[in-house]
Amino acid sequence: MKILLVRPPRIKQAITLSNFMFSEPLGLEMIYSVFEQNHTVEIFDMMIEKLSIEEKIRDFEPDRVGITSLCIDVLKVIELSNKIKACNSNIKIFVGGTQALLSPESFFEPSIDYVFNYTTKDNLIKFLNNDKSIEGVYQKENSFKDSFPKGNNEYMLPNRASTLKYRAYYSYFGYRPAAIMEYGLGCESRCNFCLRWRIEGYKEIQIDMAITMADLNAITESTIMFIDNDFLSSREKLSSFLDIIKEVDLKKNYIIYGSVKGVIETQDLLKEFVRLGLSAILIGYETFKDEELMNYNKKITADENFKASKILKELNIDVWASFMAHPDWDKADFKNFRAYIKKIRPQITTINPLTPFPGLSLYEEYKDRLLFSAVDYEKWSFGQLIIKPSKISVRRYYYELMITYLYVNLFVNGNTKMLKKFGLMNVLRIGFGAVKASKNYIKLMING
Ligand code: B12
Ligand code: SF4
Repeated sequence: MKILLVRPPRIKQAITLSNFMFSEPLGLEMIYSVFEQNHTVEIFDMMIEKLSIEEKIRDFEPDRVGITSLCIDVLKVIELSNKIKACNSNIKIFVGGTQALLSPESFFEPSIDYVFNYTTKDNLIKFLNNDKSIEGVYQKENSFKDSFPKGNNEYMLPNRASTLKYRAYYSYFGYRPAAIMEYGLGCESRCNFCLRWRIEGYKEIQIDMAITMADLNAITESTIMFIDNDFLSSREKLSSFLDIIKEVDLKKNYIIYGSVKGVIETQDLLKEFVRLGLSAILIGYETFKDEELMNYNKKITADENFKASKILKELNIDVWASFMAHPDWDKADFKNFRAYIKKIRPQITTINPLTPFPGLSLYEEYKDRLLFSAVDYEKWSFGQLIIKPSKISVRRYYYELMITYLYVNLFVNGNTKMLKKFGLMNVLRIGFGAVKASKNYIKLMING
């Protein structure tokens, strides 16, 4: 059987900095490694490809096409499925990924045959063998009415070579090329605005060591981004990783997501990690207000944010700081927020309007103030204002966001160090992201 695995193209509406970079489609690389045992498989990454889906279908002639998805991709996935079926109605289309896990019903469409609510080696193999009783998969044949116990995605060994022709394009934090991988799953913090612990579970689970070792050996890029929700969730976790890279003498440039609490509690280990290659951290400071941090269930204070930022500066670790603009902020709040960022001085700052994704308790809390409905999929990109501001107009809110974005990314952030480290082109790429994001904000501001 011939199977094509597709990542949809980027959508213009996703306007935050992280949308201007993209990494390898790790989920598809995992599916590939299961399917390749007995079938001919190809990954078609439409974030890079110039060919249209129709051209690819004519050229490769697949029997089945699998498509990965985030919330913002829903309309694209449906459009692609319609186009594929128009080329050849015998092709079976199956959809998986984050959106299929969180809201599978978005894909209950005539052109889609299977929706993988969660993905495991077992259900992938049953799918290939045309087994009718696959757990975790909704089937058009059954009018998508299948019922099965709740389950989780399985972390499988990806085949990194499956994306060989694209790998030079994959980047992270200005480093290109960069690979992404996960060392541990889940997050025990359970912040109430966050989908991540809902996707991976609220228990930290160590990934099978055999998978980790095989994967570390397979990665050829000199930069690895660890996409664990909190790489610093415990001293044990960090120590065990440091032991591995010391033992195998793996000399790489590492980037991680880490929590404020983790930075404060693992300072000494972080120092050693820097010596072994840690160069940058993505950290959720979220806000400058204690009251908001408390409401978000973040279990940190604005002072602790500041403390973590000082530690990271002392350790010479580059920081990508992420904040959420609260819909109740007024002009003075934005001003105070800019002053707070000036004190913290990260290398890159992203500011997303608070986004209460469907399924979160925040969604219920803000239901009456939503500017868009749950099925306006492309709006749920973290870049758009989703909750109606209470103290200033929508137009003014976008204006404040744009001014803050430009101010912090072009004037306040510690870019000089980045320039030295990454070179002009990489910094321009990231800076361009900031400018492009602001151009989008101007459009949104005018449309008000
Ligand atoms: C790393 C990451 C990024 C990285 C890299 C992503 C990439 N590959 O390019 C960066 C920073 C670039 C990024 C960007 C964005 N991201 Co992001 N990202 C993540 C993160 C942390 C991990 C994703 C991941 O690779 N997981 C590991 C893989 C193995 O899991 P997976 O893809 O789900 O695959 C499993 C199954 O789903 C299945 N599967 C996947 N695809 C398919 C397809 C088929 C056919 C089948 C059968 C199965 C299947 O196989 C795997 C089995 O384990 C998640 C949070 C999380 N913990 O999930 C957010 C997350 C997915 N991102 C999110 C968002 C919103 C974005 C952006 C839109 C933000 C923005 N506006 O800029 C952009 C999207 C643009 C883009 N370039 O893709 C949201 C999605 C919300 C939603 N409801 O859809 C998440 C959940 C984070 C959050 N804060 O809520 N992201
Ligand atoms: S620590 Fe980070 S990943 Fe974990 S729940 Fe909070 S925001 Fe989400």
